[in-house]
Amino acid sequence: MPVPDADIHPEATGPAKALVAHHQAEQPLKFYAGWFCPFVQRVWLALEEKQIPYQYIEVNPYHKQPSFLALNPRGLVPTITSPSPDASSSSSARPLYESTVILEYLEEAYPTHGPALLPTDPYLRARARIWIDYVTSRIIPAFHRFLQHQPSSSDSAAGDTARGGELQTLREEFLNTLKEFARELHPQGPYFSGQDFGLVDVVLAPWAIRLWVFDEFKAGLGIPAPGQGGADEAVWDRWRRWVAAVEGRRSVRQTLSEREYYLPIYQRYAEDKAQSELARAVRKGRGVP
Ligand SMILES: N[C@@H](CCC(=O)N[C@@H](CS)C(=O)NCC(=O)O)C(=O)O
Repeated sequence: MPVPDADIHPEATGPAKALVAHHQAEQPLKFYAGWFCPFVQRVWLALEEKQIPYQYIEVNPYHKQPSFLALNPRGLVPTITSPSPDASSSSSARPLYESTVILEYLEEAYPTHGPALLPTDPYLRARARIWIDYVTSRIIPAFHRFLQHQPSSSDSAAGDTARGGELQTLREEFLNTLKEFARELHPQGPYFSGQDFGLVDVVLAPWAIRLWVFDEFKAGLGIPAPGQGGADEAVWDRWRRWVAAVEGRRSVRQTLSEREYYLPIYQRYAEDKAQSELARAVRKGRGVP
């Protein structure tokens, strides 16, 4: 039986629609994507930043088609197939999945497609990987715990579901993960490592540009307005500058659809009705699947 999430808009809209249209021609690298998916957007950003030729193929991962499950047994987007180096090989389409694995693969498999999104210095590469892991293992689960929270009777008793009780605790926990990240940003920036956009920026950007969901569904995100951050003003100022740089990045804007089409998807998360693997994992207190 199809899950309710299967009812998503079938294609990209807005700027992303134009980008999809430009990437319909047959290419050795095939990108199985869902326009709405932040994990997909990670890979899409890297493909665009590095100008790697790709063929965009829209997949609804909530309809698990056998042909797609043959490429990715979990049936998740993003998935790519890359050409075999042996052109005579019968199994020429080699599948890969998991956004961060694909990102590392693109760095290694397309070394002449600049810019490099990981530093060359081994220490700085390792440090970038620590913060890539932090985004996936800390920030995204905290984002979803906050988004999927449902008011309990104790929240209602507090008479303040927006600023009291569990919701406020989850808001603060999420904000603390952002502050911890912001403290690691290059002092001038604007990006994580300085002037150059890199993989740490790539892995968080899709969630950074979806923070409006908390204004829409959870009575606000709660990042202090400029000048209002008190003892944390410097760190919030640095966070705001990072977000502004990411929001203005061409690849980020080009891979975005119109907000109205994201709304029903995030509404299901906000009402904790989403049936995606991620939604269910968060409900069970686990991390990103
Ligand atoms: N860990 C995966 C997560 C990918 C993922 O959860 N993709 C979602 C769409 S945003 C999906 O395909 N969901 C289908 C499902 O949950 O059944 C990655 O980093 O690529």
